[in-house]
Amino acid sequence: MGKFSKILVVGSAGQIGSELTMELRKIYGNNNVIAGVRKTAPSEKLKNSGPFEVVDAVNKEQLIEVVKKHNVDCIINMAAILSATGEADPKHAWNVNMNGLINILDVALEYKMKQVLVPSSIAVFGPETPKNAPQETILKPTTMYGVTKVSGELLADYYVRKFGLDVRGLRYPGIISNETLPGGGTTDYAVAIYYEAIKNKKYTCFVKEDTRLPMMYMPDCLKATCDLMEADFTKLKHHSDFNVGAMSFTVKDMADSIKKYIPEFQISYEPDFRQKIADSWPDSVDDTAAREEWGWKPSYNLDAMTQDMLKVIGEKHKNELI
Ligand code: AKB
Repeated sequence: MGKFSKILVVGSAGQIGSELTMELRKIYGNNNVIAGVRKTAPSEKLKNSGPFEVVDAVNKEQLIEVVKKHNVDCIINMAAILSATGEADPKHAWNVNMNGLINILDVALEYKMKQVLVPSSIAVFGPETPKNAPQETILKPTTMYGVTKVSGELLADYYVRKFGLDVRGLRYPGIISNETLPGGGTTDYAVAIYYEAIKNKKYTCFVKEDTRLPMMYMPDCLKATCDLMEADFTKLKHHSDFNVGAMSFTVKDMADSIKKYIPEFQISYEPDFRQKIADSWPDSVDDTAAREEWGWKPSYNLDAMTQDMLKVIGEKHKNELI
């Protein structure tokens, strides 16, 4: 049993939200973790294992209603418009990412939440950031998603300083998973490559073969998130902007790793507008602060992840679930 009695996960239908909700239900009890969904219906697994509510963080009244109904004492905001989609409609990205966030922070203050978790991303970095991104560095992103993530970190830290609200967040790298597909991100290729390897034995990638980005497998992402939530607030020097590293590899490294298990796998490249976004991000991050302040330590490397991804997606394919 953890330190919260009712947790609301806003954005529960998404790539991280769906698995994080299930993980938190294991820790805090099924009935104590509310799956908040906006438009996308929750999966059967989410629906059948605990409460769910329609909640759009941009709609403050709706958010308050859900918080009051369930006596929520912790909100996790997993709803966001990601880097690629954000470029198609930057104002929509600002609205969802910033107005949703400030509503959550205000409601958390008003209803005396014990904690708010607001994820950030490697998208806070930009071309001027050193390629192994330090914790404290130049934050001049070139995407609207990145602009909202830098603003979000500053806003969240402001609520910590000004109001004493317990807000925490991590700069997620590209997250690779096999449960819910990511949507609208630049790092989505690192998930698609595994599905295509299983289904068609080939993949055409939208970034070049030497594109190198920081990545993390979902079990590590869940662990990082839950560990940060449980960390002692008084020991934290940082709050909403922890770098968390796990792996750093190129697309070619991924293809080579897949070929160890599927020798006939073929990869080709047709870079599009997402190449420029990927090029503006660092190769890896220095996560010393996360390691020192709350004991962060990843478990998976590329080959261990590839093996697991191919196994799980292979099973799904056999049962015609993809
Ligand atoms: C994206 O590619 O936009 C996201 C992210 C790195 O935050 N996956």
